[in-house]
Formats: sequence, C-alpha cells, structure tokens
Amino acid sequence: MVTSTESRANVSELLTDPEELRAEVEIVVNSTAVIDAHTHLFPPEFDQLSLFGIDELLSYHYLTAETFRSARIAHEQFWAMSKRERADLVWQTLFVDNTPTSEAAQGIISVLDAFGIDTRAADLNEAREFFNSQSLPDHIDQVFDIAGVSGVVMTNDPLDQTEGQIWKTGVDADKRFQSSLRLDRLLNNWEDAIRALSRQGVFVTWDLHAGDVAAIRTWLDEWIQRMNPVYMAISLPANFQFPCDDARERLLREVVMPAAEQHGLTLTLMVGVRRAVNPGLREAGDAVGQADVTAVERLCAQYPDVRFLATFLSRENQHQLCVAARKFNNLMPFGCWWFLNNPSIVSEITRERIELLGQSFIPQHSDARVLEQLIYKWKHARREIAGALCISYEQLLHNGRAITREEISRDVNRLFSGNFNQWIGAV
Ligand code: FIX
Ligand code: ZN
Repeated sequence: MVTSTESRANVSELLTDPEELRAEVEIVVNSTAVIDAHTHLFPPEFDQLSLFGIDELLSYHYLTAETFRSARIAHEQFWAMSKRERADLVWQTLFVDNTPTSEAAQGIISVLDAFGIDTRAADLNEAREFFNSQSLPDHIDQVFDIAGVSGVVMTNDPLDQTEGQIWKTGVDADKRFQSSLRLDRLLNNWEDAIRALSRQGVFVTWDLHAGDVAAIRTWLDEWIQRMNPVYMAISLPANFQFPCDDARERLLREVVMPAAEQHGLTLTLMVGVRRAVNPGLREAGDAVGQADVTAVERLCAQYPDVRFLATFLSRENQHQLCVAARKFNNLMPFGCWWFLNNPSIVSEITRERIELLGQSFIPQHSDARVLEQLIYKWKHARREIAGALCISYEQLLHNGRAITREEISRDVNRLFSGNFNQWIGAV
C-alpha cells in the first residue's frame, strides 16, 4: 500500500510535461557511461595495432568504399599510394569536392569538431599537426571521456601471428580494453585453420579425428587462459546453417560449445556477412546477406545454459531477431552492426527493440577500428537511442503512466552496461 506521503513525493518527481521528459532523457543518455561490446581497438601495449589520428581515420574502409564511388582511380593505383596520400585523396574527394553527408564522412566531421579542428579545411595540415602532437595515453583518456565510454571489448585473434606474439610476451594491457576471443579463422575456413594451427605447433588432420578435437580444445583452453576473454565470438556468413554437416559445425559442437559451457563464457554470433564480394576493395570488399535467424534459435534451444550475444548484418533480419529473443532468454540482441550503423536505421531498430524487448537488449556497439571513432559513433548513436526512448516514454505518459528521472537512469544504465555485464557474468 503506497502511503499518501510516498505518493506525494513520487508525484513531485514525475515527469508529466513532454518537453521536460525529453530534456531529462537527453541529459541521462548523454551522461551515462557505456561499455562498448564490440570494437577492433587496441591499447598502446599492442604497438602498431593501436590506431589513432587523421590518416588512420580517413583510411577507414567505410570511407575507402565511398571514395571509389566518386574518385576516378583504379584499385591498383589507390593501393600503390602511401597511407598519407590515400588520406589526402579521401579528404579531397569526400570532404572538399563533395559534401560529407554519408554517416562515415559525418563521423570524421564530428571527430574534428570535438577537437576544434577546421571541418572545412582544404587540406589535412591542421588535423595532422593536432593528432601528431597528442600523447597517446592522455589522448585515450580524453577520447573515452568525450565519447562517454567506460570500457571497450577488443577483437582478439589467437591465430593472428602479429597479435599472438604480443600476447605471448604476457602483455599487461590497459584494463579499459577487455579481450574477446575471435574464432573466425578456426571455424570459417578449415583448410586455413589447419595451416594456422600448425604454425602454433598444433597438428591436426582434415578429417578431424578425436585426437584432433582434443588437441584443438587444449589449444583453445590455453588461449582462454592467456586472454581471459569476456566472450568468444565468431562472424558467420549469410548462408550459415545449424545443424549442418561441415567442419564448422563439428568444431562448434565438439570444441567451442563445451568450452563455453565449462568456462561459463558467452558466445557472440555476428551473422550475415559475405566476405570479399569485391576483393579489389580489400577490407572494404565485404557485403551483406539476409541470414537464417532460425539457425540461431536452434543453437539457443540446444544450449540453454550458454548465453548468446547476437547481431545480424541485414536490416531484414532485425524484426525476426527480436522475436527470437522473446522466445529464448539466453539470447541477447546487440548493436546495429556495420551497414546498419546509420542514424535512420539505428532509430528504426532501437524503436522496434524497445517495443518488443523493453530494456532487455544492448542497443549499440561501435565496431571502432580507430580510437577517435568512439567519439562520433557514440555521439550519433546516443542521439537516436535518446529519440527512441523519448517516443516510448511519451507513449507511456499518454497511455497513463508518468516516469521519474531515476527510472530513466535505471533504464539507460541497463541498456548501456547492465545487460552486457550480466551477460558476460560480471554481475
Ligand atoms: O566481423 C567483424 O568484426 C566486422 O565488424 C568487421 O569485419 C568489419 O570490417 C567492420 O569493422 C565493420 O564495422
Ligand atoms: Zn567488427
């Protein structure tokens, strides 16, 4: 029974004016720290893998693809240029000869604006001077602060020779950079995996005999020990099926899922990528395909004790992913991945998720590859997440229930870090 005193106190805190409600949502969304569930960032301890600055920002493969649409240059000619020369061409093409209206180009503008750098400059002199003068540890602090990011999850590949060497030195990385163990090279091309495993002294055969399975599990346990990942992850093609009679499925069933169960590790599935559709674009050459969400449903059903994070690359898969998450409470949709990370689509997906899942989802990850991308990816995402929450809260008010600032804060904390921490077992 709510006493009159309690109800009076609640009444004074209730946000009954739509303008005031929207203002409070903006304040809470813009001031609540986020854990970035999937990035390709590395701290300075990973040497050349830790990317920052304007030449790296303009070398982002999203901008590479867009530059080829407006610059008259052959792939070979572009790749023969230095990174600095390519950055100059991208700037001239997308920011001087044309208006930077694409999301990836707008992102560069947001980053330069955050540091007070001329966004209409004819060249990159001022930007290069600024970024080259930064001390990376201080710069990381500043970028995390501006972006409102408390921590990021890296993408760590135990079969990558450069990265593997760094891990084997016993790297003691910045604790804001948590590791994830990426399984693409083990699971998505068995012939390549056999070669890569042999480089680490793990010799297996094409037929995947019992001894091979045991050797790969031992190898995986050693890397889980070394990396201490918050989850294991794999990107999967648009034609991914489960069950399926192939090496990937056997490795999933006989190695990865038992390891996830034993270590209590979440498995992150990123579904719907079609790799190297245009190899001449290199990292920019991947595309999207509509995938089969029922394959993920069957994984969730078969492994009810494993928690799954899932993101699909196709816009057409988003509604079905929400429905699948309503059926399986070990499935957590996350992020508006890659080609979906555009304001118009982030808004649509976030509204759909709120309507079908309440606050039981993770609205965004940045997929940042270059440090300063955190600034724009989270600025632009927060704008759309706040907009979707405002619409939902205003509908609630119209339907007869006002909310308080504390309730907005509770919801946003759950979306920005609570769901993730619960899913990786941090709470
Ligand atoms: O598989 C992935 O982690 C993808 O995010 C990348 O392959 C992709 O290049 C990317 O960075 C998209 O944002
Ligand atoms: Zn990624």
